[in-house]
Amino acid sequence: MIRIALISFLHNSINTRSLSSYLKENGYEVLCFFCSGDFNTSNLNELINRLTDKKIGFVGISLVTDDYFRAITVTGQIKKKLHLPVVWGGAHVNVMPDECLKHADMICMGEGEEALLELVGNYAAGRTDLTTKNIWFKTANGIIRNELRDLEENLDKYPFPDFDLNSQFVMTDKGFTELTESHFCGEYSIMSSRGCPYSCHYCYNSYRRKQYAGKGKYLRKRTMENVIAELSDAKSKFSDLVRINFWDDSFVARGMADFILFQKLYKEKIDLPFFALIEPMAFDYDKIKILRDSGLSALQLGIQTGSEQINRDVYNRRVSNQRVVEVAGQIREMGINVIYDVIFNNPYEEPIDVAQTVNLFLQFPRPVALQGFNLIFYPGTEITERALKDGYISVKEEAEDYSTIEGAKDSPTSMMGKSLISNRFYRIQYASGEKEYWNTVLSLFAFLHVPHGLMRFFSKSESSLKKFFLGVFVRIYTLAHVCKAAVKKNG
Ligand code: B12
Ligand code: SF4
Repeated sequence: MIRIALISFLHNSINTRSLSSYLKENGYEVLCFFCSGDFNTSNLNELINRLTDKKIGFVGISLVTDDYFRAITVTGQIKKKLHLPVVWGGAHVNVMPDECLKHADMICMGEGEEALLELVGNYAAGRTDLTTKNIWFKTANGIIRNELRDLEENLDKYPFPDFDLNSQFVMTDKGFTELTESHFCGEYSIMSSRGCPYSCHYCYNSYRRKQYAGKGKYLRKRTMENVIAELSDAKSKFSDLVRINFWDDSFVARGMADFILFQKLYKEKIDLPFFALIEPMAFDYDKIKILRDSGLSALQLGIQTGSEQINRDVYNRRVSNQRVVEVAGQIREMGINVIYDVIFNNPYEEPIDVAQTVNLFLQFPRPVALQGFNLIFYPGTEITERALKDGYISVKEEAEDYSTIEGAKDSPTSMMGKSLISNRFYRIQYASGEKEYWNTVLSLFAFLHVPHGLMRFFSKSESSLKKFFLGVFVRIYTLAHVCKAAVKKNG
């Protein structure tokens, strides 16, 4: 029987574990290698030695766009030293299939359970079926692109993700080691659904929804009984669980009856604090209250911008600021910890739009915790297509350049100079310098100790004097942080 290695760049990867379980359920032996961190000669050699020792006959690699470089590195070594067939899957292969096939022998488009099982079955039997649905093959005569199968509606039919740690390894600073419970820090990640009811233009869902048009229901939900059974299983396996993370794109996209059942079962069988991602468009007080009473202790709320026009016309998110403020108030009233996501450096935003975001944040009940991300142009998304047409970005002649944008001029001070605007595949042809003042004021919400009076003062208007004071404040604050960290480090 062929032995399979699945490689992922995330040690708690749900997709790799799900595929592993499915193959195991169908009689295959699977080993998982979780390679978070950077590769070097030593850990790459070790991985190759382990794949050799374990007599691996087939390799699957899961990647998102940010993993592309690492996937190329590891695939190159596997092909050179072991000559094994390698199939790639995950978000990135769907948006850049042809580029991915320069490195992998095959890629899996869309969902992978049935396709991988069929592929592996054929390999094990010494056959190659170039018509396997979802799989694209690189052949001497070019690429064979097979059609997508329909989406599986009954997610309950899949086994729970594989947590047999004896067959799983993780890459650390000291090389590979067997995965242990301690690597999860008491957290368990789960998804109770696949798909999203929305289609925000910066998000992969804006691509995938179109990719799967006509192939069945896009948003599919597991039954609550099935979700609780997985969590009960996890609880019995891991003695130190302290928190459950629901990574559903939109956890509240279910009817009330499901939440009532969830509360009963979760309280009875799991009873641990949990985290979820919630969108303001989907926020429903009654549902969230049930979730709070069940254990919802922390949530991440995507705000993205305080400009209703940008939200509607650029991000395809239909929610008013009035509603967002109401939602923030209700979350505070329920005593749930919340972190608000905001997108920085969107070329479609003017300084006035960022000023509106500052003003929106000033209306939130305190404490306010902001998490800022630079807009990343992920291939395939609506916003990327639009920015290409509008000339804000252009495709690089050399697609495999992984450099990030030079200089700090496009980075909001929020990221303390660490922010990187992804320009792996695109040349960025816009600057954000004119938004620096407002970006900086907005970013102050990321620091819980900064009094809101200060943001209120800076929010009134932009002037050279205020810009100067803001710069001085940020420098002093940053220096204080650095000193505090140094003192802490040196005991
Ligand atoms: C959960 C999640 C996370 C969690 C992961 C937690 C965990 N325990 O897994 C956290 C928060 C850590 C995370 C981090 C990041 N994420 Co994330 N994440 C997701 C999310 C919501 C679900 C992924 C998932 O497990 N889905 C369930 C599985 C079953 O579905 P799947 O991943 O699509 O896998 C199926 C197929 O793709 C295929 N498949 C997948 N891998 C393979 C491999 C082989 C060999 C085969 C044959 C098939 C195959 O089969 C699978 C089963 O059907 C997705 C959005 C989404 N709904 O998919 C974003 C998503 C994958 N993340 C994304 C991003 C950008 C990131 C970050 C880069 C964010 C950041 N800036 O830091 C990091 C990168 C981390 C990394 N290296 O992977 C983007 C990727 C876009 C892109 N073009 O690459 C997505 C699509 C979000 C989005 N809506 O745009 N993420
Ligand atoms: S709600 Fe979230 S997951 Fe859904 S499309 Fe919008 S950004 Fe993507």
